[in-house]
Amino acid sequence: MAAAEPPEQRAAAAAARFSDRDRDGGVVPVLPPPPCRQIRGQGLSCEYRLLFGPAEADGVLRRLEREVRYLPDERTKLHVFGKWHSIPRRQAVYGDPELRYTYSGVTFSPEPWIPVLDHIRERVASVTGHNFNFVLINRYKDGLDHIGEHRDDEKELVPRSPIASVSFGACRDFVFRHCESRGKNAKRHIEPVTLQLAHGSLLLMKYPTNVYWYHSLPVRKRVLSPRINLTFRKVMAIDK
Ligand SMILES: O=C(O)CCC(=O)C(=O)O
Ligand SMILES: [Mn+2]
Repeated sequence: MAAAEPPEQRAAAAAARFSDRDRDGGVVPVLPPPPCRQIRGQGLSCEYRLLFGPAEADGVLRRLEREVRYLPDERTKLHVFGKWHSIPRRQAVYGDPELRYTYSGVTFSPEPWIPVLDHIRERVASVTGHNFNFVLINRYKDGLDHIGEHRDDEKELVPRSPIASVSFGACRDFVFRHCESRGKNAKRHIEPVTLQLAHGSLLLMKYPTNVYWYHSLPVRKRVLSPRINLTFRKVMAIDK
């Protein structure tokens, strides 16, 4: 029988399997991808995983709270049935400089990337294999802040590209509802799918999820602490 491998040798072999060289030739660990849960339904195709451990997620949340600059309330008001309404959350947009993005009828020019957002964006890319050029950030001060049912189907999005939704802070319910199963005159009965999006988590929404399923973050009165959500998107540069 072969002698058991000493633990240091085992650790070194494992590190070599998951390591790479940085720009100066030093060895940097490349982490094995964290385990992921598949969320599937009729036209629903998502992956959910923890992207940051609790201590790292705490640090990222603190940096987001210090460094993200939110748009003033007047810039994010929505025009519904002839009246302007403040949205029940704060919003910020960051991304590559040439991009423009229209969300709920309002066009945004992104702020340039900042290091904490690059850090999250790089982690998302290393785990998903996708590079994103734009992020919409929503800050919910407590469980009264929310977002209503909608699909992420803006015309500026690269067709069939996934959306990577990263959450920090309070764990909140996130509800998917099939487009044919909404309202009193629903054509079909398809059960909604509710997920709990935890601190440091990544929900990757893949095509065709946003064609068939609406999503929302409902009010949860018992939630007393803030949550920050970042949806990384691939936006097309539109020639003017
Ligand atoms: O906060 C969330 O989890 C969802 C945000 C969202 O749906 C959006 O920004 O389009
Ligand atoms: Mn959305």
